[in-house]
Amino acid sequence: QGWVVFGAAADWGAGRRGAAEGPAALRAAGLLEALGTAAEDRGDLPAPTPLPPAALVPAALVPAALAPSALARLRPEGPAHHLPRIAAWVRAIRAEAAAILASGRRPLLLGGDHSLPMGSVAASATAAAAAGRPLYLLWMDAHGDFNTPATSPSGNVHGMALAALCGEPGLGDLWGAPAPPPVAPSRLALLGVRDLDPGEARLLRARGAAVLGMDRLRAEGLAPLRRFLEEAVAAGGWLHVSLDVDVLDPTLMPGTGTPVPGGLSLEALAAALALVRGSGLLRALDLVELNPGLDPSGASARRAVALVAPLLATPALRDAA
Ligand code: DIR
Ligand code: MN
Ligand code: MN
Ligand code: MN
Repeated sequence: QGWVVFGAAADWGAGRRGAAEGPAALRAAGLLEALGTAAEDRGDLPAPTPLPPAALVPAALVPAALAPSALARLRPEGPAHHLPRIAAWVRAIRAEAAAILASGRRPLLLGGDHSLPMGSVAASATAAAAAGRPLYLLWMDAHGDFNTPATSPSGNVHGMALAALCGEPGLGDLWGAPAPPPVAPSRLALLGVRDLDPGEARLLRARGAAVLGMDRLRAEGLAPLRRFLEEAVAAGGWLHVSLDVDVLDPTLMPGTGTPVPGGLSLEALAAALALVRGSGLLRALDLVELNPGLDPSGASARRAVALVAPLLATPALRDAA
C-alpha cells in the first residue's frame, strides 16, 4: 500500500510552457524526504514518441487511405493543440499507473500539466472496475477542465481532461484499446472552482457533477466534501484525487500557469486533504500544474510539498482488497 512516485515532465496541454519543470522542482523542494522510506521514486518517464495523428481517429471512421485533408474533416470539433503528443504521454502514464496499482501500491503522478491525469485516472478507473469498486474522483482546481474541442476557447487540452475522462467525445481514440470506463459524473466532485467557460459550465450542469465552487465553500465550508467522502465510504469506493495547484489562491501559489484570484487558503486546502486522508479511500494522487519558473522564490514548490506530505503518510487503507 506504499506510494510510488513518478514524474511526467510534459506541458503540451497547457497554454504556456513551464509545468514540465514541475517534477524536478518538487523533488528539489523535498518531496521524497517528506515521503519517507515507505515510498519509491521511479524518476521521470521517458518522453514517448508522438502518435501518428491517424492513430487518434476512431477505428470505425478510418477510411482505407487517409489523406491529411480527410483527417481534418474527421476531426471537425475544433482544435486540441498537440493532441498526438499528449495522447502518447497519456498512454505511457496510464501504463505506469496501472502497473503500480496492479502491484498493490499507490501511484503519485508528478506533473506536468493537467492533461496528463487522463492517463492516471484512466488507470484508476480500469483497476477499480476490475476490482468491482466504484471509482470516486475529486478534482481540485480553479477550473472545470470540462471543455471539449467544440466548447474550448483556447484549444488547450488541459482544459478538456475531465470532460474526456467522463466520456465526452472530441479527443478521438485517445487511449487506444481498451478504452477506460468513463468516470460517472455522479461520483465526481470539483473543489475550488471559480473559472468556468460558458460551454463547459453548461456541460457540467447537464451531467450533474457536484461543483463545490468557491461560492459554495464560503457558504457551506467543507460539509459538501465531507458528504461526498461519506458516500464514497458507504459505497465501498476507491478514491482518486487530482490536485491542480491553481486551486490555491495565487498569492499563495504564484507558480502556476493560469492563476485565478479568490482561491483556497493553505488552511482550507490542508483541511480538505485531511478529510481525504481520514476517509482511508485514497488510491491515487496527481500533483499537477506547478510551473516553477513563474515563482523564482521556490515558495510555490515548497507549499505544494508541505500540503501533500501528510496525505502520503496515509494510514492503512480502509479496505486492503
Ligand atoms: C480554460 C482554462 N478554461 C481553457 N483552463 C485551464 O483553456 O479551457 N485549466 N487553465 O487548467
Ligand atoms: Mn486543471
Ligand atoms: Mn486549473
Ligand atoms: Mn490547467
